[in-house]
Amino acid sequence: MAFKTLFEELQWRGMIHQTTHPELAEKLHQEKFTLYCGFDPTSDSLHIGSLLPIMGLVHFQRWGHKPIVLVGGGTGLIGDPSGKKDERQLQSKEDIEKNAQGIKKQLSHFISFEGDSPAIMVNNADWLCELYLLDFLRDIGKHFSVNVMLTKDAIRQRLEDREHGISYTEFTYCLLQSYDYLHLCKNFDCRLQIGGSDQWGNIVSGMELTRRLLGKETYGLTLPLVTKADGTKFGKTESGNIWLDANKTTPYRFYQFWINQADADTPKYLRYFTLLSAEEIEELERQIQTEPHKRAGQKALAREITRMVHGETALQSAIRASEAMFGGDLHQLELSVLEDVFSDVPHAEAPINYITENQFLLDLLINTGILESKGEGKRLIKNGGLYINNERVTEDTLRLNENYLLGGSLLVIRLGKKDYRLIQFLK
Ligand code: 485
Repeated sequence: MAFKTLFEELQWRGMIHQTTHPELAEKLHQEKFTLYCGFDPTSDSLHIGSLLPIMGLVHFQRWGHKPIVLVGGGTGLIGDPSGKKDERQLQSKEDIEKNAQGIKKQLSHFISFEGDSPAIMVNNADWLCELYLLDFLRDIGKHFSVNVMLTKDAIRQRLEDREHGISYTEFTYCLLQSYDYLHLCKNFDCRLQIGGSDQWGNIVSGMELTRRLLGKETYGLTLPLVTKADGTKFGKTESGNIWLDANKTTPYRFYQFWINQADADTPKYLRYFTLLSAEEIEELERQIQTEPHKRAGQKALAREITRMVHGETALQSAIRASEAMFGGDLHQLELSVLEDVFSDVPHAEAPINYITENQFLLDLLINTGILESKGEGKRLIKNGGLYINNERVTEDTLRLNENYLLGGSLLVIRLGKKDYRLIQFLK
């Protein structure tokens, strides 16, 4: 099934939550749009919560529309109250500026800034920081009814919750985002804004302002909130957000996050987050149904997204690292990857003399507390249940030497099928 229109594809992928006009589908088919999506630089990296709107922009661009990626260097100084229970802590101008540089770089991996219908990137600090308060209140503020603003979800929730409330600063946020839409419509003929479902109120306010001041009709489209079948929050793990920055979430952890998705969620995520064709995805969906133990869907999901976010080399290294946990070759892995893969495994430390003086493996394992006695070690070896760096130990008289060292300082011990221990040698 090749799709006839962008809208048909977005619908099949489940990526449309709401649109402001029923005729938007037809309009997008007839003309090429300039559209935008905004990202506030509240941290120095995007996390996978932003991935769906990014994929939205990617699809629009593939169908020949022109994306504007807006980095909120100005709005980030204020903080969007949409969907937030608490007033935010203001961040320093330096931090917002630094964060903006970081997320700009990330966004440019996904969207093409050359070729046909090249995207452009803008920073709303360029126009918001120049505004004069009195002009803004007279020219823009007059078009906003406080009465209407008080009925919008983002504000209403904070008014009902008197304990948390909302400051005048955050209350103004919607006017700034609306001003952006006006600015982009005026200067780039931008006529569509997309965002997550929490952005509905801001998008509609901007359309209204643009209609009043420019007499132009603009559109809005929101994408759904990504949910999980078991009701827990998508994109969070015990250790926090899944970031797109390799320094905050390593490619191996990132890959593992996707590999571990439930069967019930994987079809949806394949549609949302990969550019695989409908045929390929439907085939994977069949495989999830008929042979779930093979995890073909999860593997494809993890492969496609990790490649898109971190590139082919990092993907291959993440796959090798994942295989290491299932008995793969450990000598191929770099020290940093080994440390990452085995970071959850119990660690022991030992002096390097065990290696330089060719001591017995069994002595090392007893002295590090991994084994209780020589007898236990001998039994384990006899039953084929002791591994050093994923290779089975066959002699209970095995002596160590430096060829066993991984990354120059580590030894990976496995007891039985899955019980891993890491020994780190200190010089
Ligand atoms: O003109 C604009 C200025 C800023 C923004 C949008 C248009 C950012 C927007 N107010 C916002 O807060 N977005 C969130 C962010 O930046 O983290 C998230 C939304 C999410 C999705 C994503 O950005 O919560 O729904 O739109 C891209």
